Amino acid sequence: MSVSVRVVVGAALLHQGRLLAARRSAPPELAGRWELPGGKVEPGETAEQALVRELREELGVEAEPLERIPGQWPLRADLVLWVWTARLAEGSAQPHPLQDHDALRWLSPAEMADVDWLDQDRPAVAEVARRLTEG
Ligand code: 9L3
Ligand code: MG
Repeated sequence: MSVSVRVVVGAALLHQGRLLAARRSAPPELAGRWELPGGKVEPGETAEQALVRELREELGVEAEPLERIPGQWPLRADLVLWVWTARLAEGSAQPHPLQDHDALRWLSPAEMADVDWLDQDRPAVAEVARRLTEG
């Protein structure tokens, strides 16, 4: 069987020892859940380029991809989530409801479990929390 699986990049955006969590406002079945912001890699883009573009579009910030968190997490039959850590390079993240977010939180390692993460984001969030805690 050969189906084309598209990659969704999620950004573990880091700033001053905290991780950005974004609350989805859409689609209805995901609204209110928290995610690592990002979206689908477009044809002709690398995953890192998509990450930079998505964070610019969704949050109005400039980010620098750092490293991929090992693993990949199926979202649907045709979508898989890859996660990179990224550094906030410029700007102040703001949620844009038209870009599917209605709240943001910068979480310290102790606060990582305080939000209701999307199921598929949880392993990567746990790994980022471990890295932040262990330095
Ligand atoms: N998704 C899951 N976790 C994430 C991201 C960025 C996305 N960290 C899921 C939600 C949608 C699909 O992937 O079902 C496409 O994401 P988007 O393009 O709506 O952000
Ligand atoms: Mg998105």
